[in-house]
Amino acid sequence: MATPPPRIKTAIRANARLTNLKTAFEAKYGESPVFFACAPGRVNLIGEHIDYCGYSVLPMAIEQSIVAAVSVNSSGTIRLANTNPQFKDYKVSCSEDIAIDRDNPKWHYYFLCGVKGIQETFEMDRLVGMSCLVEGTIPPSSGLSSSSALVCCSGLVTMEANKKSLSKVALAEICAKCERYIGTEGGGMDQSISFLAEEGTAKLIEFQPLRATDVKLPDGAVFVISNCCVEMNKAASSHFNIRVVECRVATKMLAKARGLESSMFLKLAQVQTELKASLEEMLALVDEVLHPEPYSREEICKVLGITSEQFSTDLLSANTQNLMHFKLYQRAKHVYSEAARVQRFKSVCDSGAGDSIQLLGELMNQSHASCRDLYECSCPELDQLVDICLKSGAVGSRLTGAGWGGCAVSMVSSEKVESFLKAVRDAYYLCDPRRAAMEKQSLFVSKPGGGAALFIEE
Ligand code: ADP
Ligand code: NG1
Repeated sequence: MATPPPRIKTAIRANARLTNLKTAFEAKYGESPVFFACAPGRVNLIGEHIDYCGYSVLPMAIEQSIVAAVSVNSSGTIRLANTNPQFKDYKVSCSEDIAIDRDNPKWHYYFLCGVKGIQETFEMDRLVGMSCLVEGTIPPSSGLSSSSALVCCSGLVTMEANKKSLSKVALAEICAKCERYIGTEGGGMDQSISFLAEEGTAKLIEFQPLRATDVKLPDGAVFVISNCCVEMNKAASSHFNIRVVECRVATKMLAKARGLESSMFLKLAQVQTELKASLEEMLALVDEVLHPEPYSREEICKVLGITSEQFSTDLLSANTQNLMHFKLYQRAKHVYSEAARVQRFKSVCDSGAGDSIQLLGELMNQSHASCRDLYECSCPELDQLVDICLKSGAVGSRLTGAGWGGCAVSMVSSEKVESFLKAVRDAYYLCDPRRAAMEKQSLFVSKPGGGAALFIEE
């Protein structure tokens, strides 16, 4: 795990994507790139919205990725450009402090998160100048981690350009931390799988300490990703951070109820560890301590014995300051039950039992129901798509990633894939011209891909 990301010496001309990017780079900057960096997106198979609560998740990297072509120079400037004209050019002086405007999360700020993370890690006064051309194939704001792939790619670019070296684990931790500069308080799943993925295997990602363990998916089933074609930008909305805050508050309420010093606990997993309880016991504790009606600020402050000002500064994020009601019971129920489903999913995969596919499918379906009903992070289009996937022959189907739009992941037995794809195409995509136009990049089979890497001309 102390290994750095691979530096692959390759003939760029033998790789169509890199060759095209090289040509575009030369046209843009009038010089050749000296290296390329690539970071993949991911699909989370199970374990949604629990990484920031301290619980393990089970994603795999996908083939779609962010790639950057880079030259290093003494211009004293970092220049950024994108092959997609929707993402405008940007430049920043290496002597300036890197400022990230979380009220206006433009693409270059995600890139600058990665730059800033590396700069801070090595306490570098001045970064080297570089020109970068970025190209991405991950559908943005669709739960496949396009934002983290961009941050991981830029972290890798900045490390290499400044002649530094870091392990994959260190890079994953740095990128998880620095992506929070954009404003979303994510848990680290996306950056971890982007660096730690290995072709052919899904991974159980555990936190503190960060570890990735191979999970052998059952033979005879494939995972299909389908995008409901509703985008949800997490940094430009408060949905995501509201859930993080609700979990944080639930943590404190549970800790307090069990006589623990609530100010010491921020994550639901920490309460479980401290109480040495099972997940079933934690679910019973939620039933005993929390009520299903939403909590007001006043009630929370009273129970925790804190002032409204302390509540705002210690528990709320910048974009949740106006939040008045908190569904603590439902969120904690989801988190503890989803954490248990991840454990079961992993044991079923490890067991290799004959009915594995059926069991995994059931866990995926339960996960979707919990995301939809308890965590309220789905949306009508995504629910409709999951429904269609199940009716089209999937054994299990669920939203993947943050939700409120974006993708579903379905498990389908290998012999049914073609009929499944056709049925979903007909029922969800072809009936709507906008969706039909997006169908090719929205509905595809995904195999576990490899992690982030550097490519250098051999
Ligand atoms: P996701 O669920 O894919 O991580 P987010 O809403 O968190 O989506 O982040 C999406 C943002 O990431 C986009 O609005 C854009 O700023 C940035 N992004 C994604 N893909 C690219 C790309 N190919 N080039 C530049 N920026 C990108
Ligand atoms: P996406 O779907 O990439 O926005 C987000 C978080 C993850 C995790 C999932 C939900 C970030 C960068 N990513 O992923 O850490 O919490 O939602 O499981 O915030």
